[in-house]
Amino acid sequence: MILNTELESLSRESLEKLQLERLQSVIERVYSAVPYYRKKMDDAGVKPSDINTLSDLSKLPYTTKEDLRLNYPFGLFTVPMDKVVRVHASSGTTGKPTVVGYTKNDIETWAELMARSLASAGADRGDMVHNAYGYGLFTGGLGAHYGAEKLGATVIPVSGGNTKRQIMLMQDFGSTVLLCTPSYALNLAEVMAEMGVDPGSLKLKVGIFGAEPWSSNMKTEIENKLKIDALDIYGLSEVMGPGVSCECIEGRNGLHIFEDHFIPEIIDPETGKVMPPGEMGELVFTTITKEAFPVIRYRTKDLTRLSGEPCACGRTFRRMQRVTGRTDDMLIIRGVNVFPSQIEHVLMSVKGVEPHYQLIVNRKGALDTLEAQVEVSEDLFSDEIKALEGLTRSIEKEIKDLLGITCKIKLVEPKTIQRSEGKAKRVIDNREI
Ligand code: DLL
Repeated sequence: MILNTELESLSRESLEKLQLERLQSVIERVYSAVPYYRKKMDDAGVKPSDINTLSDLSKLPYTTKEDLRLNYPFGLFTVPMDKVVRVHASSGTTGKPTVVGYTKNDIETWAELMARSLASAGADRGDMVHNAYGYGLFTGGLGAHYGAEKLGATVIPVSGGNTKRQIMLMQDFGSTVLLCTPSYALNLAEVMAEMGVDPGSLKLKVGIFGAEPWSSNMKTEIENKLKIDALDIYGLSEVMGPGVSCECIEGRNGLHIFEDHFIPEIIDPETGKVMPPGEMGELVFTTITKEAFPVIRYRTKDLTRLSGEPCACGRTFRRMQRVTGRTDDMLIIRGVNVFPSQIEHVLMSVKGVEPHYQLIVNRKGALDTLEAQVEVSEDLFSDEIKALEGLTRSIEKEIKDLLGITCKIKLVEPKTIQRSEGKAKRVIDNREI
């Protein structure tokens, strides 16, 4: 279902007109309200009056996580604090978190975009939305919560953790829509099996999963295990939170970006040049309606490509392909670039291999080594050593053939890899220590 038919199916021409007006207004605002943005623009020799077409966007300097860090916590807010009704924060791997803020209108816009996302995945009023995204500083829980309420569905604000109780509530309340990370969805499936709960006996019909990369094989795995449709939702705190883009149930091929609020660009992460349409590169966003914390050309580090192909759902917004990696989670193993999702893809295509794995990177002398610890099913694990060795070798060969790297495979017993309650930790890189 399209929630906002007028805006979600605007012609390209009308959309671009709207985007330009909004872009000009946000550039004026950040230039006059935030000394840091003003200085960056002055240094780049660009004034708000230089933005006369959408392609003038490329004259503006990029914003990076480092800029946010330098202005920690509220330095890039464009409104006084008495207009900020909420803050969220995302934890980085090191140091201080990234802090973001919202006015009342921002919260309203976010709820609308999250409601649009849920509707695009087939949810509606009358649905029981089991929201297992974490509540708190993380944007997932509250972001999805307000959206589900806005849609008119019933929200179960269960947050993460206490998996057995979650399953009991799903059974008793008749949850129809599941919101959580894809890794937690698998955790739920596994605990259901342990409890003897048949997922087919639940009322669940669709899951809207995001907040971490997941391969298309992982999607199939979730769909088979939970007996639901699994759709992808994307977002990041700096740009808003969940609901920047979402897959629709009709198309199921890429995530529509809510382009009336965000302008996406794809750039070459090395050179910073804008890529030709359809090419793969780093996703960059400019928010054109946010009041408290607009970002201009924010470099997400997420890798994807955009497509402007028409979609069966009737939305005219461009789609981004599933994000399978970030420029900063790319591993360089003996000179070869490899993303954890590429290894996941190979692992998940092997029968008997479970969707629970962890990659361990070490340095021996000058050489990097990569090991994938991956769980296999109970049946497989109790097989003869010879059969397991054969399987190990065939996965290693498949990875070598496909990715050109040597990855040592270690098959481990079921339930040895730590289960996720939010974003899964897939890589342990011992090289930094
Ligand atoms: O993860 C917001 C969110 C919550 C999105 C719930 C979807 C559902 P952050 O914690 O700031 O915000 O992390 C943002 O997570 O830059 C991506 O690298 C990754 N990410 C988010 N959604 C997806 C997805 C939330 N669908 C970072 N596929 C982003 C792949 C994703 N990666």
